[in-house]
Amino acid sequence: MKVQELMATLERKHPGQSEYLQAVREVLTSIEAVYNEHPEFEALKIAERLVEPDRIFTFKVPWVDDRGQVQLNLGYRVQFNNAIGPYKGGLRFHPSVNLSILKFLGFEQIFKNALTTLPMGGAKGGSDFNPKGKSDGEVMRFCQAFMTELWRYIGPETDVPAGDIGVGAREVGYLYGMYRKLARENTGVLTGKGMTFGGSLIRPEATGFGAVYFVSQMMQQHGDTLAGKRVSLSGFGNVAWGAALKATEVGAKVVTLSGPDGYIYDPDGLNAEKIDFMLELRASNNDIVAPYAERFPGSTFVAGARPWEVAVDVAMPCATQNELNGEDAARLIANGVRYVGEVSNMGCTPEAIDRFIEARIPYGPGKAVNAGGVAISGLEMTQNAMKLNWSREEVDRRLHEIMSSIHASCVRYGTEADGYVNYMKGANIAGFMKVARSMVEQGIL
Ligand code: 2IT
Repeated sequence: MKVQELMATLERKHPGQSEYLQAVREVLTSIEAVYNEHPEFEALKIAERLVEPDRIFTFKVPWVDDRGQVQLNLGYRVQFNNAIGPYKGGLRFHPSVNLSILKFLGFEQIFKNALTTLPMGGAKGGSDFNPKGKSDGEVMRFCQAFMTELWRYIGPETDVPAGDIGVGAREVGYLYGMYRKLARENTGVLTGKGMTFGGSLIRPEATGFGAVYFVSQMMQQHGDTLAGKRVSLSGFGNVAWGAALKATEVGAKVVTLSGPDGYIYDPDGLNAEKIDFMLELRASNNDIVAPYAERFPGSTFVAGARPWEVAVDVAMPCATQNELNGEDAARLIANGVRYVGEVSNMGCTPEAIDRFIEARIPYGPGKAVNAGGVAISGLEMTQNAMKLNWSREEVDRRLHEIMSSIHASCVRYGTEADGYVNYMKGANIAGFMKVARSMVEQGIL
């Protein structure tokens, strides 16, 4: 396999799908050398088969808003690869959603899910619907209309959706309700469900908790610890919230968070009261952060900027793809950053990653760092299949084990000659090898 040739073909076939092409290029570049040591991969065209989704469903979603007006959105499900388990991955509701973004997310999900050690394939879906500013009734009607189309393509052993940006407990509840009504079965086909109908404890916090466990392991690997360190987070959705809770609990000082309006710098660090304030702000269907600075003197709001200009020990992007670019990385490095844990999917641009790796700064890629979310989704599936619920302690213990196992895989496959752990390379190779072996053994499909 030659990355340049394969990429040239993909660019011709899928012009303009920049996020998808970016995600594929990163993985192929990481695995090229290992891949070419395995003639059976080349003979079976594993790379060519892996980079194209198995199938994509697109559908229209008409619904009626509170004023009685008909609204129309687009819905998608990308079923990317199910070699090691049922298709699994979130649904994103955001105005930016398009096929390029869902294909990049579905592709990343294959390797992430493989890393969790659980049997889950890769998928992603969503809509260009924007839940921000919509009433509960509007969100419910949209979710019901969306599921009216999607339900035929999913099932507990075929494809198990969950949340992502814009899809939280409320949306999963409405989506699951409609699925249950149409399919007439309670098989728990979505994950991230409420606790009264099959949800798992710790699922809401899992992505952020897992990310902090992973970053702690990265630091431990380098004889270091999170306690007392300054950490910058971006965003303040479900993921950043979980990360802020756990990082604060282990004694780190979380000094930033952000929204579409700008970022907050709080030199004293977040605490329980401040986190609760942000939760209330978010519950009012708002993702702006400026009111934090009015409420907590000593903190400042910086309009229209991202938190990467603040000097920290650990940077953890938690918002969305390509939110940290080459210039941001250079700034972080100049300001003394020592670890980067990417929590958002593809949060760093290729230029940013290159800079971190060149500077020999341990950089954990999203597919490893944020895998705790889908891992607990996998445990939710297990609990649903067994028709029982595990305790908080049990789920948290398993989350710890899974994150440690992912960290160990990254070290095993990513340690370079000078001892630097290239976590991106390690995660990509470890995830790829599992899926590739399973494809080889199951024949040409
Ligand atoms: O990006 C992700 O891993 C998720 N949005 C969670 C997917 C899942 O199925 O829990």
